[in-house]
Amino acid sequence: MPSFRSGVEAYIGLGSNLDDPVVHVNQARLAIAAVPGITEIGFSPLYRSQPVGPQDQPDYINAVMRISTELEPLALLRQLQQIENQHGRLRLVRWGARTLDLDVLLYDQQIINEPDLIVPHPELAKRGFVLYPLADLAAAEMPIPGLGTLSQLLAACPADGLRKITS
Ligand code: PH2
Ligand code: MG
Ligand code: MG
Repeated sequence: MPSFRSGVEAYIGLGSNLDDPVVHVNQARLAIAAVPGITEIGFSPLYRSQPVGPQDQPDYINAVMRISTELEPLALLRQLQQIENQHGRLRLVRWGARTLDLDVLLYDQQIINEPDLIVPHPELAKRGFVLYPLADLAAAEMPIPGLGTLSQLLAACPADGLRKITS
């Protein structure tokens, strides 16, 4: 019997570079999957990446999670912010070090321009630490609304300093 799945697909970017980043990312994955109205569909390998932005901060651990969700975009964002806060996230420096960063990368092929939420994530096309884990989960031909296909974005984005962590 085919399984029934309601809701839309979305992709969440996870990042951490303080305390024990691998633990933060793995715990965040569990916390996201535990939110009512969210079902995990896939989780990329973890990647170690050099910091984009200020260089006087540790390397990041990054990953991407594919979910099905019944939550509207802003409700999803609020849930992710709650999880960030539970991980001691402080918003101090733009692009500075953080215990946990959870970004809505894509939401059901929608283009969203709200004061609190821009989707696709505005930096997505420039960031190897987002595009490469995304490619572990999604078809190369997946359209990124307004930007082209995933494979087109990958071709224009070097994987500089990005290393898959074997576990
Ligand atoms: N997040 C930032 C700033 N710079 N660099 C890497 N490598 N990975 C990140 O997740 C990251 C970053 C702010 O969101
Ligand atoms: Mg971010
Ligand atoms: Mg963020």
